[in-house]
Formats: sequence, C-alpha cells, structure tokens
Amino acid sequence: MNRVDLKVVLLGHEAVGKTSLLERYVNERFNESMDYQITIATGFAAKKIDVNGKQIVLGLWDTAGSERYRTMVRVYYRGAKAAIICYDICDQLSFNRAKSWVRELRSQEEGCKIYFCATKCDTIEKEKQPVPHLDTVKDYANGIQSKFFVTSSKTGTNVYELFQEIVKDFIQDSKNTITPEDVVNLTQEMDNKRNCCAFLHNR
Ligand SMILES: Nc1nc2c(ncn2[C@@H]2O[C@H](COP(=O)(O)OP(=O)(O)OP(=O)(O)O)[C@@H](O)[C@H]2O)c(=O)[nH]1
Ligand SMILES: [Mg+2]
Repeated sequence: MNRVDLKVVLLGHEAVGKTSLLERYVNERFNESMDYQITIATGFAAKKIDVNGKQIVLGLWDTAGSERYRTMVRVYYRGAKAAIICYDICDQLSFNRAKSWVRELRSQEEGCKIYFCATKCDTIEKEKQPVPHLDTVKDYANGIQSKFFVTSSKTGTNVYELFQEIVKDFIQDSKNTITPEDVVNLTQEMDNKRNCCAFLHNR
C-alpha cells in the first residue's frame, strides 16, 4: 500500500496512551498485561477504509512522547492533515505538555486540524478524578477550535468515534464525491496481512 490519502499524527507526553489508541483502532486490541514499552522515535500504521465503495487510506503516525525525541518528532508531523493530541485524563503534567504541542503545531503546521484527546477514561473512579476538570479542558479545546474526545483504549470508548470524525472532516474539507453521511455507513477492512495494517512499533 503506497498511497496515503490522509496523514494523521499522534502527539502527547510519554505514557499517555498514544500507541494503545492506535493499537485499539487498527487491531482492535488492548494488552493490559503488556509491560509498558516506550515508543522510540515513531511507529507507523496504515488503515484502508471503505466509504461507499471508495477507498481512503489513512496513514497513522505514532510518535514518541519522551522529551528526548521531541526534535525528531517534528519531522513526522510535517504534512499531517490531522493531529490527535493526547493527555492522560488524570495527569495535569501531560495536559500541560499537550498544550505545548498545540502551540508548536499551530506555529509549524497551520493546515493541520487538531483533535484534543483525554485518554484512559476507564481509570476514573470515585477516588480518582479528572485533572484538570473536564469543563476546563472543554473550554480550552473550544478556545483552540479543536474537537475534544474522552477515550479509553482499554474499553474502546470513543476510539472508533474519534477516527471516524477525522475521516468525516477530511471528506468534508476535500469536497470530493463522498458525502459525510456516507462515512456513517463506512465499512472497515481489517486484513492485517495484506490490505490493512503494517503496524511497526519502535521504528
Ligand atoms: N487503564 C488504561 N491504561 C491505558 C490506556 N491506554 C494506555 N494505557 C496504559 O498506559 C501505558 C502507556 O501506554 P502507551 O500506549 O504505550 O503510551 P504512549 O503514549 O505510546 O507512550 P510513549 O510511547 O512513551 O510516548 C501502558 O501501560 C498502557 O497499557 C487506557 O485507555 N486505559
Ligand atoms: Mg508509544
């Protein structure tokens, strides 16, 4: 699969769950028992989706959240049409880092749409509250004209919806013959070996 119609990049602090989000979307998997493995530099996955008989190829770039790779990551968001900027729903530091990614992306890639994403919503329990408060994050996301999603890769909550929204917006913006309504009916091809996904960790 050589052609990529829609380049999407995932950005955010280390361990916020970027790789897990892609793994859930692309392979419908979440491996809780897996030891946390940091992404080194980047990973790439491609996913072919079928929208009423027309195929769109998503190129999904996973990046390393570790600060030491920050300069390198710049290379990978170039030309992205959409960025998912992630923070851990219970971690203020990761929210601050996410905001710094927003500032950087806005100055470097004006045409890239930002989707702000609070990850790991399954971890919210009585004793664990969202930090910062979700209303604060919603206000922030509105302020930067970004759509805001609250996801869990563990349960799958809103993961598909997030990517579906990105595809919908892409179709709307590119004004091609596929209508946004078509995306509601989109079918996914999940042939892991050939058509769908080369998911290469730690490239
Ligand atoms: N409970 C829960 N844990 C999650 C979720 N998503 C990720 N995790 C856990 O959080 C840890 C980090 O997840 P990764 O997906 O590797 O994080 P990352 O953002 O790719 O990290 P870097 O590659 O270092 O930037 C792992 O132990 C995951 O199992 C989630 O939705 N719920
Ligand atoms: Mg990772």
